[in-house]
Amino acid sequence: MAVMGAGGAAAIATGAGAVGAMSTQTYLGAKGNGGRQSAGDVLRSSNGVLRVQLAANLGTVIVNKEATPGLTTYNGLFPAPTLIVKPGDRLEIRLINNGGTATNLHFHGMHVSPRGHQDNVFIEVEPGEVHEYDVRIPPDHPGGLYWYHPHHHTTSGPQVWSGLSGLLVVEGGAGSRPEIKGLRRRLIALREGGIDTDGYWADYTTLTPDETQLYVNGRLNPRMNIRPGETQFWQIGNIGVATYYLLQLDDHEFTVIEEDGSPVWKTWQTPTLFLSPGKRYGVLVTARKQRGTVRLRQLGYNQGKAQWPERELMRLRIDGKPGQSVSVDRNFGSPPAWLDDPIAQRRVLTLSQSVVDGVGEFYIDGVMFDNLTFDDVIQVKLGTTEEWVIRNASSKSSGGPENEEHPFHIHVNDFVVVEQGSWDPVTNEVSNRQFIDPRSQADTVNVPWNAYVRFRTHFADFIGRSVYHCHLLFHEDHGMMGIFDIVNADGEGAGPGQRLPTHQH
Ligand SMILES: [Cu+2]
Repeated sequence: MAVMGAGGAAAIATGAGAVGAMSTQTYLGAKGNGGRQSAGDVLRSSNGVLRVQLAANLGTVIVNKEATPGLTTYNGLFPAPTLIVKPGDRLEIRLINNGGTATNLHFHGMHVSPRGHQDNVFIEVEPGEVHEYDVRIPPDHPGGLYWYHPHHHTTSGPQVWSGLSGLLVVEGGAGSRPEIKGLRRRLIALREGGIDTDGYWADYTTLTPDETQLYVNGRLNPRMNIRPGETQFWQIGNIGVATYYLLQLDDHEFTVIEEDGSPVWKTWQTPTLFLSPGKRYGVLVTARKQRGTVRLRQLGYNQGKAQWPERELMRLRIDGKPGQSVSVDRNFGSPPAWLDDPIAQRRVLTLSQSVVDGVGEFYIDGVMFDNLTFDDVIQVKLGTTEEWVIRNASSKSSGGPENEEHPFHIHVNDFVVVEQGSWDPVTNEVSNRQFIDPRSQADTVNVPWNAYVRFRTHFADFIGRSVYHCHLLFHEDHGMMGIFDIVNADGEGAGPGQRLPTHQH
């Protein structure tokens, strides 16, 4: 297989911060915009394939212009290179594990097969091994912002923290609509980290929220530009391990046109954007007419256990000749047809946690996932629509050690949230029921403590075994994950056997 070899990797490494292989759409990058404003390097598919080599290496990398030791990154880049593909493409990734713990790859939010050499989280690439991924992106795959990161049980958190996460864009979607296609675009990767007192990348879970730094495309408080009155299309992803963001751009609004990689069917305007770990939004931002500088802020967020403080994330300079303003209709598309399907099955999953012998344990339905015993597998049928209630019993009032919110995420297929409300884990009483008029689909939804969300989901196209879990990676690594099998009428798709051989290199 012709992969991008050492030469390609070297070219990637030396091109840090530059934008390569630009083609049909204009992403704002290094050139002419006053600095590195893209999410690092961009690797774009051509002729139906994106072939890349990602080598996970421990070493010294440039973080916010400073050479920083102690990170593990793909190809020496922080953040990881942005991958841009089209519907119908093949994504061929040669993953080399030069790190110290087993790893693999997950393509967060992608509607691709969970089996074989694709979005298969049961692959284990041990230190010194290589795995060749070959992901077939369906021709009708939604266009939008996704991301990729390791998903090896027990090591996802430390590996992502250490530098292993990057953006993945599928072209098309909201960004390809006539009124939006010509706008300048920005990819904004949010992720946390920090430097310890010796100048090394801090160890995982050693920094408090106050000590944690919030990086925008690998930079602290970068500058970006916009013209007076100009509308830009921003795709923002939270590709970190734990930080909750409540974003606000001074004196401006966001118009949401994309959520979790899919165009919304009803747009909305909001002064703030809420992104739990794993969450993405695509928004239109129109600069006010006056020149000047405005700030993108993290307003801060109380997750229960973690209190994320207010921070300035980025400065946006409004300057230059007046730009083109664009507005979009509220009606932007159609909801998925399956939303009105009969419900084939209803399920309730309960998230909870405790402390046993001083160690935090995290559960779904009282079971702590261990990747060894698969006796609580949910089986769903291909082509059916189900309704799931996810409820959060991680609260002191129900006997837990903490109040904690949990961002619930499921692989392979999106869902549509139709209801949310309060739930008392002790009395099982439901209150404050809010029926939602849905306007978008999602792959990640935050569930506050003593509360629930209800969503509908449809199991289309792919059979196989995959997972649902909390996207606070510490919780996932310590048990808040479960397995489901998507099976067809012949029962295919069930069971183990997705662990594939890897080889030394
Ligand atoms: Cu959690």
